[in-house]
Amino acid sequence: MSSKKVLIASMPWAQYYMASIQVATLKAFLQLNGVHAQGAHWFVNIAHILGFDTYSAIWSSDIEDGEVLYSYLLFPEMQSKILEDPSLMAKQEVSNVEDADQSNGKIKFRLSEDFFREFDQAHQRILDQYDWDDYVLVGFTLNFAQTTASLYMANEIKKRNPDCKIIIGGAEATGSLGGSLIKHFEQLDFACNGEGEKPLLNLSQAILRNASKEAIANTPGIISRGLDGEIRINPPDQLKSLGELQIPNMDDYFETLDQFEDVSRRRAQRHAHADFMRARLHQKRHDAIDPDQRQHEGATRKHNKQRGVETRLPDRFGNHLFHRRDLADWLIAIKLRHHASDRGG
Ligand code: B12
Repeated sequence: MSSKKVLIASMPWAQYYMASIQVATLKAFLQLNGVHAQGAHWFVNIAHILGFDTYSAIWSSDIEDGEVLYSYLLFPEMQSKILEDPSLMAKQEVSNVEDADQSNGKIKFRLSEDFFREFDQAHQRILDQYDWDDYVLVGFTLNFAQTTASLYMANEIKKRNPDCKIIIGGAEATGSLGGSLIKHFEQLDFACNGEGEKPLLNLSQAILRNASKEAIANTPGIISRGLDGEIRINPPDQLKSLGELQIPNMDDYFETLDQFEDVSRRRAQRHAHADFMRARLHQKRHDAIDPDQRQHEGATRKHNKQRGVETRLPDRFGNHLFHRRDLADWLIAIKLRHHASDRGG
């Protein structure tokens, strides 16, 4: 197996209490076929940095709120407009987390320059944990409201290793939508048209063996940009049977959560960081149960019965226990200890 690696990442605003099934299935399939693949649930890191309640409130209020945060980092020319946007200002005045249900789920934002500086630095610290010379390809899964976050992170990875190729895939990156994104954002090299297993495997293997640009552009299911800027969309390349799939590999999701248990043990540092971020957002502490949490759990149970997902409302001052059964019907308990130290417990 080559020492060069492929990373598949999921960015905010995916729900922090679930692993990304996209990352987990694609990673498992690449690994089965001999590619050194890793997953990155960076949305969990960011949720931890912002505070899990704040994170939930952002993604579930107006999806645009989440996109705005990354738009500020992605489009420097838009920064002053974003800071002065009257609609965002209005949300700051009329809303807060405590009465998020009455105020249509809006959260109290204070989008200051200081907040964005710290938000940016938090991402740089995540990226600092990797040796980017080892990575030949990074994939981002774009399902819902993950576009600006992924474009921003792709940009930052390119700054660290311009040779590392970037591919996007998922519901918001397939077909002509993916073509349009790679046409307008030069930090993107490829998009995936439809199911990702075979196209991502073939692309990874082609890049790892230094195949020609033309051979890479011929890869079925891959959307690419020609030298003339023309977008080429190859037809999807699907597995013949779901039986070819591995059991999804969610290890890195659980490893990310384990990091936070370590952090919660080092209470002093964690406190300092969480308080700083909270101060930047000017968000008050609150003890009310997040109404959005109930909604997600209802939606999850309703739409996802076949996967047997079960959740339990968190004890706001103690540990969270979320239970899910995976395909093999195993029961896994995840412990989130974030609230205890956030509230001085
Ligand atoms: C299950 C599901 C949910 C679950 C998610 C559970 C979970 N997190 O695992 C729940 C109920 C929570 C949910 C919530 C929502 N969902 Co939903 N959901 C789905 C559903 C039915 C299946 C998604 C899935 O798990 N597929 C299985 C995976 C393995 O397949 P996949 O995502 O297609 O990924 C494959 C390819 O796309 C590709 N791929 C994906 N990523 C990448 C990355 C790379 C690098 C590559 C190469 C390839 C690649 O390869 C993968 C494997 O073949 C889809 C509809 C559908 N049939 O796809 C809607 C869908 C994704 N949801 C949608 C929406 C709108 C929502 C909500 C906004 C609803 C709401 N109003 O609250 C929220 C958003 C939550 C959030 N913050 O992300 C839309 C998204 C529309 C869009 N982006 O344009 C979809 C497409 C439904 C629709 N047609 O409207 N959802």
